[in-house]
Amino acid sequence: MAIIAHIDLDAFFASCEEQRDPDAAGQPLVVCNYAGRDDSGGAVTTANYPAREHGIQSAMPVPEARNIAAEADVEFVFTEADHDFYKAVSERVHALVAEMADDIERASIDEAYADLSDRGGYDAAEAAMQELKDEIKAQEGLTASVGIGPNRLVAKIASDHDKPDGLTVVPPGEIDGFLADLSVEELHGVGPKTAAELADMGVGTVRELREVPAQRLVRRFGESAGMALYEKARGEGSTELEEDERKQLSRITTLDRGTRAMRELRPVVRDLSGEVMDRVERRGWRYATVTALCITDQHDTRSRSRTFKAATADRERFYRTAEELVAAFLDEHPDRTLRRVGVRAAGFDRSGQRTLGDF
Ligand code: TTP
Ligand code: MG
Repeated sequence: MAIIAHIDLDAFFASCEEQRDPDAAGQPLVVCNYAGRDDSGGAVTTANYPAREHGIQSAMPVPEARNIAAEADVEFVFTEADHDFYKAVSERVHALVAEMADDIERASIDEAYADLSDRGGYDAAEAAMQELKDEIKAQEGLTASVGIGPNRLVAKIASDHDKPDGLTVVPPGEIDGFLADLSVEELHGVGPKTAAELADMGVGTVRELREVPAQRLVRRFGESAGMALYEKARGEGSTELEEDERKQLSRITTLDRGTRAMRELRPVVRDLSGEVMDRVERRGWRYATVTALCITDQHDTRSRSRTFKAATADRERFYRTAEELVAAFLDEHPDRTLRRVGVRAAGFDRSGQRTLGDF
């Protein structure tokens, strides 16, 4: 059974600006794409949550947002979007997501899907996503909202359910209850036009949508859109993530406590190595490069790598190399303890690659 997560950063551009200018945090903040010669035209890209309370939202014309701000009894900050800055933050966050999951799909600058099926259950998937949220907060100062469910549709709706800083888990047995009271517009992919037509049919909530027979939806919306509505109402959706050309496979974990004792680190490195090797094997690949990722108590990430002359599938060799690399790092840094540790395989020989159908 698939377990899919959807991760979406909260008020992304605005949160980036708050990181850069802590004085702005807490104040209503509006990030704009200005048009023309001055900053009176253009559109709002996003606003932080305090500004949203006043009704400011994405895509609103700047003059309208300025009017709202002028009439409010608090001071607003307006700032121009700095897309290069957001892109750099986005890259780093997507890299953190990639460390947590096998298969990921970048859905936009601030959202990603992750396949957590191999975690073996919803509790483990939830723990992994809490760890990811904590890490995004620690590294970038940003909050993310995460939804977990059996497919993309449910995960996406769940991530939106408890924004900001949410973590909503909807296992298969809870889908019906979770969706029932939502308005049809909250079903991802149902736009205002479809919602208006449904309202015409007396359908406002997902519960009401479920009562409409498939044939009636097909008659009204056509075969494909009608069936899509029928399935969405029941929380059915795809589990496929867009193929991502992996150049490396890694897994990192947070240690129970900071340590530099190999006696404690060895079993952790062995477990992580086993997980990464499972993933390499599943794809039918061989690896040439082993990397140990050492994140110290001072939050800096150091990596040490070794590359073999020929790619190999040897699990034991991967583990032993990773362990040696961690030990070597600690030898070189006698004053550091590790807070997180990880391993990474790279330099893949894909000649034995299995096709998708073999998975
Ligand atoms: P969203 O994830 O839709 O919005 P958000 O992250 O600002 O807020 P939320 O907490 O609801 O997720 O979009 C991500 C970024 O994309 C957003 O910060 C700014 C940009 N964006 C635009 O430039 N124009 C738009 O119309 C929208 C919707 C987003
Ligand atoms: Mg967002």
